Amino acid sequence: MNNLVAQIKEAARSLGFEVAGITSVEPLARDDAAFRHWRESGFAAGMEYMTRRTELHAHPKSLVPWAASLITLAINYYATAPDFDHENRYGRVARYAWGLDYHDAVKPRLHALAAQIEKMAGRKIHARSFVDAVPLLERAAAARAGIGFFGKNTNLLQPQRGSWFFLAEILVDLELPADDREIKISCGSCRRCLDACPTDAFAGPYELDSRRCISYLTIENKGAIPHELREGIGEWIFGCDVCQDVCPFNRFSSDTAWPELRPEAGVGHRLDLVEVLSIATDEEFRARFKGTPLTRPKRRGLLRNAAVVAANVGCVEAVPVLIERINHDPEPLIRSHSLWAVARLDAEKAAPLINRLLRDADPQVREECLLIVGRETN
Ligand code: B12
Ligand code: SF4
Ligand code: SF4
Repeated sequence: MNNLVAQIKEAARSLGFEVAGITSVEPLARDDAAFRHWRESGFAAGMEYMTRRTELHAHPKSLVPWAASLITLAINYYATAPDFDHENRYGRVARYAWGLDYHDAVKPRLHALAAQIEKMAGRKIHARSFVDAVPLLERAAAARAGIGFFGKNTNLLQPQRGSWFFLAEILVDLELPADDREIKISCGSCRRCLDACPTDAFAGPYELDSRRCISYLTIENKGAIPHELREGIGEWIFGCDVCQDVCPFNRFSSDTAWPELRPEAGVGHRLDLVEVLSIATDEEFRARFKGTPLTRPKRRGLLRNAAVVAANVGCVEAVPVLIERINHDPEPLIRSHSLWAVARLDAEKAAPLINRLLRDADPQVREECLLIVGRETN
C-alpha cells in the first residue's frame, strides 16, 4: 500500500497537483466545533449552502458511505501581474479569478487521476472527486493530511509556497495509509492580515465573519452591499486578496503551471469599470465572462460591485453610463447602487435624480434615495 501511495502522489504531481496528501475518513472533530461556533455566530452570512446540511461538513464518509480514504490535492494558481493601479477607471480582481474557472479546469484532471489510481490499484474502484462547492471542510481535511497549516486569516498555508492554491479531493474505497501529520509551523506573533483587512472582517484569529468580508460581499452576496461597508470595498470589484497579499509566507510564490489559470486565459487582474457598467443584458454578460469565475454573482452582482468601485476610485467617466443604468436597467439592485455612486461622483447630477426616484415604483430604489438623503442632511 505504501508503494501505491507513492505512485498516486507521483501521478498527482505529473498531472499538475503540486502537493498531494492522504487522510482518513474519520470525522474532523476539532474543526466541527469551530464550524458550529462560526455558524452559530452568524458568520456564514447568506450562504445557505453552509448552513443547510451541517452534519456533512466534518464527516467525509457521509458524502459517500463507501469512502475509505481521502486524497487531498493542492493546485497553485499564483501568477505575477503588473502592480494594480485603479487610474480612476479600473476595478481589481482577486488573483484566484484571473484565469478560467478553476472548477472546470481541475475536474478533468481529477478524473484522469482517479482513472490512473484504478489502474495502479489493479481493481475496479469507487472514486468521487470534488473541488470546492461541496459540504466538506476542505482546509481541515488538507491540514490533517499535512498539506498545510491554518493561518490566522483562515487560509491554509504551505510553509514553502504560501496560500495561493486551491484544494481538491478524491474519496476512494481503498484503505490507504494516512499521512495524518499536521504541520507544526504557525503564524507565531504575526497578525498582519488581521490588521490589514479593509472591512475589519476578522472576529479574531482563525475566525472570519463573512458578513463583513469583501470576498463574500462581492461574490456570494445576492443583495445590497451594506452602506457602511461600501467605502471599505475600495477598488475590489470581485473578491479580495488583502489578507494574503500582506502574508509573509506568500513572498516565495512561483507562477502556476496551469495555463487555464493564467491571466491571459481569463479576465486578468483588472476590469474596465465603464465597460462593465455598459453591459445591458444577461446575454451580453454571459458572452463576456463565460468560462470565468466572474459569472458567479451574475450581471446584477457584478454591476452592483462596479458601481460601488466606480465611486470609490473616483471614476467620473462612469457617470453617464451610471445614469443610463439608473434610468433604464431592469434590476433594482443595479439601479440603487448606481444611484449611490452618482451621488458620490457628481452631487449636482444626482440631486434631480434623487428627487424623482424618491417616488420610484421599486422599494429598493426609494430606500436608497432615503439613505442618500439621510447621509447628506446629517
Ligand atoms: C464559504 C467559503 C468562503 C466564505 C467564508 C470563508 C471562511 N473563512 O470560512 C468566503 C466567501 C468569505 C470565502 C472567501 C475566500 N475564499 Co473561500 N471557501 C469557502 C468554502 C466553500 C467553505 C469554507 C468553510 O468551510 N468555512 C467554515 C469555517 C468555519 O472554516 P474556516 O474558515 O476554514 O475555519 C477553520 C479554521 O479557522 C480552524 N480553526 C478555528 N480555530 C482555530 C484555531 C487554531 C489555532 C487553528 C490552527 C485553526 C483553527 O477551524 C475552522 C474549521 O476548519 C471553501 C471550500 C470548502 N468546501 O471548504 C472555500 C475555500 C476556503 N475558499 C478559498 C479561497 C481561495 C477563498 C478566497 C481567497 C477567495 C478570494 N480571494 O476572494 C477568500 C479568502 C477569504 C479568507 N480569508 O478566508 C479556498 C482556500 C484555499 C486555501 N489555500 O486556503 C477554498 C478551500 C476553496 C478551494 N477548494 O480551493 N470563502
Ligand atoms: S478577503 Fe479581504 S475582506 Fe475578506 S478577510 Fe481577507 S482582507 Fe478581509
Ligand atoms: S499574515 Fe501573519 S498572521 Fe496572517 S496568515 Fe500570514 S503569517 Fe499568519
